[in-house]
Amino acid sequence: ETIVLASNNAGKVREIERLLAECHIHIRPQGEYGVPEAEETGLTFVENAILKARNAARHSGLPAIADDSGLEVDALRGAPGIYSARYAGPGATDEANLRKLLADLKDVPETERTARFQCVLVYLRHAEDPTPLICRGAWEGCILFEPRGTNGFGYDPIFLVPSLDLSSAELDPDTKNRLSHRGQALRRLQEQLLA
Ligand code: ITT
Repeated sequence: ETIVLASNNAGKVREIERLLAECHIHIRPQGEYGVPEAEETGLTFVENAILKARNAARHSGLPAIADDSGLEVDALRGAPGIYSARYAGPGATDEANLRKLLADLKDVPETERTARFQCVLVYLRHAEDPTPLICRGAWEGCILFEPRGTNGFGYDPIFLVPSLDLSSAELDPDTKNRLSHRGQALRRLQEQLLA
């Protein structure tokens, strides 16, 4: 059975397709069904993921998975958090968001640059599903002073994975999926979907 993926973010779509293909779960991006963009009016990752999944399920008539994710920086008391995609303003590019974050942290020393990526995945069997599956993952790291690497998307070039001394954009896709917030959440979702 096909599941619609409620995301317009090409980087996310690539990572999610790669992991779910391994266990033969078939997903199609919502663009293929003409799903209009949902308004992310929630105040938490869970709320926004449910809004996006419900919108996709409603417009496609299919079960839906949504990913709401973001970067929490301790020195900024958790910002940009749920606002990660629009940190530098509405419709901002990944590059603009990353540059704003580096500017905000320019006087913050290395030891105080701790951060984590958060991911919440929601699966709805249909638009009115009263008991969504909700799975999370978190990935601890530090914010670099300069971008490194060209893989991945979003804030990956400035997210240092301390155990490897590599930025997330220096990891190959399989290594990122093995460690990342999204990989963790996806493995938890797989277990529940296949249970
Ligand atoms: P959709 O809602 O269409 O899925 P979006 O980009 O608006 O796309 P979010 O609202 O969940 O998605 O915003 C998440 C932002 O957090 C995303 O734009 C990235 O900048 C950042 N982010 C999340 N996961 C990331 C990852 O694995 N690597 C780098 N940045 C990530």
